[in-house]
Amino acid sequence: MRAKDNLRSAAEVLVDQLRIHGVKHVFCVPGESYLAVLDAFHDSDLAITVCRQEAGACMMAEAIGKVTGRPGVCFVTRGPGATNASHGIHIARQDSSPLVMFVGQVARDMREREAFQEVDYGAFFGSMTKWTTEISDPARVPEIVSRAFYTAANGRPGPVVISIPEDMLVERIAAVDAPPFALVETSPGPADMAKFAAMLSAARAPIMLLGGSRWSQAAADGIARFAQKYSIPVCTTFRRGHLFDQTHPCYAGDVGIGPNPKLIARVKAADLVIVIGGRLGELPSQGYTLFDIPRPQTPFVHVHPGAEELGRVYSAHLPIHATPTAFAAALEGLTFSRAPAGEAKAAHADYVEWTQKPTEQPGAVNFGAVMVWLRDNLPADAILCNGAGNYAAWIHRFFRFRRFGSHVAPASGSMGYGVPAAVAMKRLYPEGQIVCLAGDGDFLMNGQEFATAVQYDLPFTTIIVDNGMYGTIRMHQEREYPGRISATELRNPDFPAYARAFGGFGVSVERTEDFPAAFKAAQASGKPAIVRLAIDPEAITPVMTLAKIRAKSLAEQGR
Ligand SMILES: Cc1ncc(C[n+]2csc(CCOP(=O)(O)OP(=O)(O)O)c2C)c(N)n1
Ligand SMILES: [Mg+2]
Repeated sequence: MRAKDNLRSAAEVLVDQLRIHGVKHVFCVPGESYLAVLDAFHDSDLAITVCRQEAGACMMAEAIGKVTGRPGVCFVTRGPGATNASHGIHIARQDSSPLVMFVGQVARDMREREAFQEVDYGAFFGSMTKWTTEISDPARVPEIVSRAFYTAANGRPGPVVISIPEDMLVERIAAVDAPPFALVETSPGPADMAKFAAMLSAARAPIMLLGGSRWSQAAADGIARFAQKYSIPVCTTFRRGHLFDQTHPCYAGDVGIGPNPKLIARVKAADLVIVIGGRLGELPSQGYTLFDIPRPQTPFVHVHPGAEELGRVYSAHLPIHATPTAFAAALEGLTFSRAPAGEAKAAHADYVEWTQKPTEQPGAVNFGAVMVWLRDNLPADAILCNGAGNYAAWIHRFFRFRRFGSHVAPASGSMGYGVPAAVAMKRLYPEGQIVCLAGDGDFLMNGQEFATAVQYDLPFTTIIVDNGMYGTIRMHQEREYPGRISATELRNPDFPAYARAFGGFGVSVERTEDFPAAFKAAQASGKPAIVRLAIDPEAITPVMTLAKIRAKSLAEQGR
């Protein structure tokens, strides 16, 4: 409770700073290490979501950062709380998402004795964060929280971890609040844009690859207008399909896992590659095989908001230090000595051909047909959330994202993300249509957050693609060690009964044609829902069966 001495506890000052920096949502698992903050929440208008495991809380905050571009915030306790949460910290790192995590810490006079649950967070989080610090002087709460928001959100965004000793939090102080932090748009200079225009004028087959963070709907629209004007094909990179309207006539496809071979050929044949926002990491670069390192064989423009990322892997012919949003704005009105003209029409035709119809699959439920149904029936602003597993291949291939922020999924390939992300999206957009997609393995990594969905009355539908195995790893096993199944089989619970036990709605689908009615029933229930799809384990990718992969590797191994 706030006292009348005109002083505030450090915890109250901290919560006031969050409000000043525009925070609306906080995700947490409570701990006795930060009771004073929990008490300050009591008097605040922050929307608090109490979670069942810190990884879920941290992923929820990361998802908020991903779609808003402003740091998501979570609070966890020391030791086991912080180590659980590290899963979400790693996602924020690899996905370049702004995140600020507060960790309750042992009292200052016990530091370095390995007191109860004490961890050295600087050492533990190491290179995963942009900054890890501890507030030992309560008077510095406004300064350090302000720096945390600037650091997490600007340049290449990422996670910041702040440990808050419990005795520091209860000290009463006369602190001056910080002003709200600013998002800093780094804009390209006129010389950069002139060089860019000259390179584009000289190109016959330019291509754009979009990725990373610091995007907005305005940026996506700006790139779309520019691409259309000059007929430039645009691809998105792994898990960034929502950066461009995939129904747009310039959309060329997804450069990720299992890409369209024609698209890869097109990227390789391009005479100007324009990478905007992304790092072109291992997955989109097809295992660093698309472009030579350090100097790409093709004229290469790299636009990135983090100065330290330019030249880190690729020594671009034109590195541009700019946010995608500022770069897209600078494209407006750009003039050329010779108007560029790309091959967008052919590229989009290849994309449509590759994704239009579901492939034939063994088993009575064709997940491709389910994705096509969702594509045809969900509104453009529906948000799809998922984690990692082979099932995601069907999402990337058959769904068509149209709006910025409509796909919330980890580029870091982390399992267990879909349910927490869907909880966060439904908290952020109570009227929004949110669909979570999960593998059977994937779902149970953070399936406990289904209870959070029930607790906060968050009606979203989770589609569980149940093939009774850690399918991705089984696929790799069949390729490398054919026929030798090891530690990849799963015996699953009755998922619809799981949903009902938590207070949600559950249904199982055994045939493709039953999916629409089941999905509609889940939506009509008004509850968090699970639609479980019975998938034939043989249907391991949209084009391969396990038997085919095994036979191929046995043949290659001469057995
Ligand atoms: C947190 C985490 N642990 C382990 C992995 C390694 N991994 C990648 S995919 C996968 C299996 C996914 O299984 P499931 O969710 O059932 O999807 P499926 O591949 O069967 O479609 C595993 C274990 C990972 N990516 N993330
Ligand atoms: Mg599975």
